[in-house]
Amino acid sequence: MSYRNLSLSLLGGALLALVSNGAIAATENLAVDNGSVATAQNVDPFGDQNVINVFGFRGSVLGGLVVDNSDADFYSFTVAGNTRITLAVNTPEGPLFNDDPVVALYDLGGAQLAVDDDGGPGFDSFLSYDALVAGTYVAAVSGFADFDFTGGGNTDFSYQLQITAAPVPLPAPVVLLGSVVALFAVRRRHG
Ligand SMILES: [Ca+2]
Ligand SMILES: [Ca+2]
Ligand SMILES: [Ca+2]
Repeated sequence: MSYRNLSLSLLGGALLALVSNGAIAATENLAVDNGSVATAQNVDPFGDQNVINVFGFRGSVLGGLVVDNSDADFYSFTVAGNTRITLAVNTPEGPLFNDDPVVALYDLGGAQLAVDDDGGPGFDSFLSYDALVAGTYVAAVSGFADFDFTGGGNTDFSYQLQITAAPVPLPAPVVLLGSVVALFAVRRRHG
């Protein structure tokens, strides 16, 4: 793993930054330990598309000068209340190269709110979580089978973590109630 993976990751980052105008692109800071909720790398703010693309990796590069093997990577970001957060981890090389990420969402107190292994294409990860309370949340990326995100797992890879924030859709009964109220208002105006 290494030179090739890192350059793939950086190239991917550059390409994505070009095509997704308005989305924020961030890169894992490998000089700082981001291995826990408390030491998460902050990647705020969201761009005008409410998307943050983070490029990171697990592995060794530059002859072992940079080592982030079997480590969990934590990234913090802030959302408004009633926000649907999605976390997607994409690996450029995929299952053929044993790229098998896992992803989780934590609150600042360290509680795991959601976790996923293979919800995306191949062995890639995807999860969705409705954050009712405004505040700072933390996304974590690790390798299968590090489901408590303390490090370990048997797979290293470069990855793109895409964090999105969108309003939680209204449940059907509320939408229906809204239509009834609107209809009533129209009828009153005409009556
Ligand atoms: Ca890392
Ligand atoms: Ca790390
Ligand atoms: Ca997986």
